[in-house]
Amino acid sequence: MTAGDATGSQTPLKDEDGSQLWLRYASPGRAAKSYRRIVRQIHVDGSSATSGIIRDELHAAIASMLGRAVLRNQNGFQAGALLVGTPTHSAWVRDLNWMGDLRAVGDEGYLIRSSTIANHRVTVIAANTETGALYGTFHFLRLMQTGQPIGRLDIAERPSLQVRLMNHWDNLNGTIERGYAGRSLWQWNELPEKLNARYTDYARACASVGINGAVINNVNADVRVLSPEYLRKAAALADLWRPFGVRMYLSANFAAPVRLGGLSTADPLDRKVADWWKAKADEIYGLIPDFGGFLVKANSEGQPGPKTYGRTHAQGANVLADALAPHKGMVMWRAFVYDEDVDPDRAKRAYLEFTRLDGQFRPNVAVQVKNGPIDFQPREPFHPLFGAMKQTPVIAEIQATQEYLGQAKHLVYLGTMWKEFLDSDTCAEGRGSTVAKVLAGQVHPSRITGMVSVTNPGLDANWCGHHFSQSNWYAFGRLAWNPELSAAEIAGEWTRMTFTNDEKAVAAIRDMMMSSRETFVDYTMPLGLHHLIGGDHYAPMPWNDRAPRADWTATYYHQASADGIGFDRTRSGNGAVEQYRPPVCELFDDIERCPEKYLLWFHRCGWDYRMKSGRTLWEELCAKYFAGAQQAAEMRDRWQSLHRIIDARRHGEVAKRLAIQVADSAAWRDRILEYFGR
Ligand code: GCV
Repeated sequence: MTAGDATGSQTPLKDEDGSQLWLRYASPGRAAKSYRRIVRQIHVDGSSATSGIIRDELHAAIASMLGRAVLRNQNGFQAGALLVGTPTHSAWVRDLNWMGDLRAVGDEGYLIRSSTIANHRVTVIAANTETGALYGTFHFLRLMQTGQPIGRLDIAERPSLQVRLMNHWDNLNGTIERGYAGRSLWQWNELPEKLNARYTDYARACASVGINGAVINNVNADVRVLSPEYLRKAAALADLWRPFGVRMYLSANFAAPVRLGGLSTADPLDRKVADWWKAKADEIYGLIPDFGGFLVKANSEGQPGPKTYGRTHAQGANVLADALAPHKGMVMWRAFVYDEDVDPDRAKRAYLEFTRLDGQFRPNVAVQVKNGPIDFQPREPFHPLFGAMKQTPVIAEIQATQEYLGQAKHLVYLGTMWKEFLDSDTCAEGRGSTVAKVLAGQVHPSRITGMVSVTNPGLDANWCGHHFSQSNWYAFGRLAWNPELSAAEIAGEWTRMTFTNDEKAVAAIRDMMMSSRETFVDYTMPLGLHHLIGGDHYAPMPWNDRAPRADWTATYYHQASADGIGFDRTRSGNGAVEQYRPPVCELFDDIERCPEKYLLWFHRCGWDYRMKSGRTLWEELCAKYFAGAQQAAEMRDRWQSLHRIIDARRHGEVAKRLAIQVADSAAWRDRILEYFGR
């Protein structure tokens, strides 16, 4: 099999298994010629592990992309040198006198500039820290991988958000909750002695998109992760990841003082409990000096928490925060709580519980809030807690593992979904108070800013099960670095790095990605419908009316009957809209103005309700389901047309999954319409 690249040349395509992710460093095509002139020598100043990583990455990547090795560090520069360094480690960088600009990019940012040293044209990647230099290196390589001009660079970058973490729901027995790409990456039985090569590949992939930490265990936390035995294992990973700027975090079980420590209570106001957490924190920092902190799921879905002892979430978070504070660690306290006694509507509960605690959390606590008020549905309005907590840092939790979005079987690029969320205007302090700005502390000043992703890699060769699911890991990193990036830009760069720089193919794949989430919504849960599933959250089960809790059924949410469908969350209904600021509240409340994509989330409508298209609601639902299934089929055909441009192995593997997607989208359409039709 052959393929034309951007140069028009025909090169044989080797089968790939996807294990190299977006770091394949394939030929950039036409741009290679100018790159060979611009990059002729690599000069990385510094002797740390991180500078070694930078050096190795640059040499391997550039040799792979340009088909020839470049010169190593030499005394002095020649034209075409690429200098990487920090003012601390590089006299060359110091002599450039960029201190003011460097200060502006902070600890993790960087400058990439075309410059002149000793009368030679050079390219400089300068940063205040070596981690910043590593991020700058990956940025520079991304420019090359995607065929961008690199001759006149003047780039200054700093991350918008401080905390950019992978959240793994990995269990200590090697399974992954909502994992669709094989077993856990972490080989607990082999750690700490044996270190799998994938641990480093993982950290490298994270660093390449600016991800700076990982919570490695499930929020449904096994207490044993805090035992000395498991802490030593976690410490071995932390040591490996440190040079990549990836910090270790752990999910903590709130009952650990009882279940691990043998105390009779985990009451956060009990002295002995506070002492236990302090001692545990000291022990952890003895092993992992830069430990990031704890993530806690408390009083949610059976997990223990402070409410068990009549205490609040703030009191619970604070006892852990006090233990971590001397070491500069933090607590991420999840707002994914939905106790039935708080309100009959699950969507309202977290807001009610947390807004009343605003101001009561210690400075090193952030409340971690899912993007929407229910649970990672294909479409939800933004969670009303964004913009509502003026004195408490709120960080966002999004989900790259496609629990409710076709898992690793359907091609669904989530960049568009996350952008819809990040661009949502909370109007918390007037118009323009987007979620992205709330997260970045630009609406209410915030001590901690961040975004985390429940994430998708496992032991599968291609890491994420579906080759395209890699794009969600990638997009998360890019958006956590800069929530203002566009979904299309991210899809385009990922496609170029992962598959090809062939312009037509890039356009086709980017289009598929850009429409894929809306397609999925159309054939599963359009017009604001949500939770029409049961069991493992994959297949349609709108009839699901039996579960241990009412709010785990489908009928609780769609409320379909002979006279209509939808959940009345308006002011005249259960008032959930009032958790949003005006004018968002009025917008959602007014059936005429409520965006139709949220219609049945906020409104209950008769089947013959007239939609903006002129169709009745029932006709519109039918149209959506048919269009969604049709678009899935078109996506399959489009992919088919790329078979000469993508290597046979990856092309075939994606094609197989698209065939499943086409069949399953038709099943969604037929089952849902048959059920509601009745
Ligand atoms: C880790 C959903 C998922 C659960 C998950 C929970 C959470 O309910 O289905 O598997 O548990 O969210 O976010 O805590």
